[in-house]
Amino acid sequence: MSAVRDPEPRPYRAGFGCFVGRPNAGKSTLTNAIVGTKIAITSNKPQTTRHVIRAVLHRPESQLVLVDTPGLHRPRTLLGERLNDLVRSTWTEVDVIGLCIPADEPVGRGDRFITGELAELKATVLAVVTKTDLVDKRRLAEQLLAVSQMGEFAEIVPVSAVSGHQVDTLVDVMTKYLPASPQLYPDDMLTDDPEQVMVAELIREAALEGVRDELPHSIAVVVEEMIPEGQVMKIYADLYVERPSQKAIVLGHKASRLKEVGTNARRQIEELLGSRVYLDLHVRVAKDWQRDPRQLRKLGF
Ligand SMILES: Nc1nc2c(ncn2[C@@H]2O[C@H](COP(=O)(O)OP(=O)(O)OP(=O)(O)O)[C@@H](O)[C@H]2O)c(=O)[nH]1
Ligand SMILES: [Mg+2]
Repeated sequence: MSAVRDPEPRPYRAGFGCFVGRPNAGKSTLTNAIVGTKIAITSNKPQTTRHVIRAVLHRPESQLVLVDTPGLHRPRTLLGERLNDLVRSTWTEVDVIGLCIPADEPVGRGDRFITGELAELKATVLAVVTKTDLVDKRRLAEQLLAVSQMGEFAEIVPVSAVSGHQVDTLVDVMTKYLPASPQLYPDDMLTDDPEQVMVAELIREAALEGVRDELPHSIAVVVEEMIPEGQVMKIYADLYVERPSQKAIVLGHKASRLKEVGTNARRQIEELLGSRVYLDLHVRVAKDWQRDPRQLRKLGF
């Protein structure tokens, strides 16, 4: 057997890709599935992601930097406007964009609107039909057709972040549209998110579990201090809500809910940091912070 030599070795490719789409489309779950590590928090509540997260996928011949952004939506608060601005500014900085449309929900006005906006950009635009594990073959075929009729996409890729179906294919497709470029991030770097931000996010994810209505949107978390003490990391964090009535809900009867949130978050943080954690969690009211520019700045937006 003789080895076949590649006459022209393929160039190393590196660049940025991002997922966009309405809230809850599965963007963050897909980002985590692609890099194989939990970098972005996820939940079944819309508008979970609130900042731009970069996750780096290293391969021998390429580096794909995935930028996970908040879901694009009709803003009702100053926070909402800020989040949409973040999304749109990301679009101008990436090489390839995956518009995520869930397989189990009809294509809607919002998807069409985003498709129109994406057409103006220089980036290659793909359609990604997410959550394929939730539908049967016939429904999936119908959805692929509906998506293809919505606009011009370089490719349409169905994928399931939960079953892993087609995740590698999606990476191959995205990589194809990256420019030839030297490596952008060091080999061992998975994200450029500061640890403190990731810890705050894990606390917020735990706090989102089981709350309803407007409360998920009203929750913000700030990690004030992380102090290593021997084998233990001591973490002091504040959980903000917008009204005293919400504080009561988050605390629960005799602070039982907060305790549960703390325990769940601590487990996740210990996994992230690889050390034992002591978590000191306080609930505070920052009145209507989503609409108040000064409070927003304080909370990091
Ligand atoms: N069955 C199934 N559920 C999924 C899949 N991907 C995401 N989900 C679920 O869909 C919900 C939303 O997922 P996220 O990844 O948080 O969605 P997102 O698009 O990042 O949402 P925002 O940050 O709010 O814009 C979560 O409950 C996920 O578990 C999938 O491939 N299959
Ligand atoms: Mg998200």
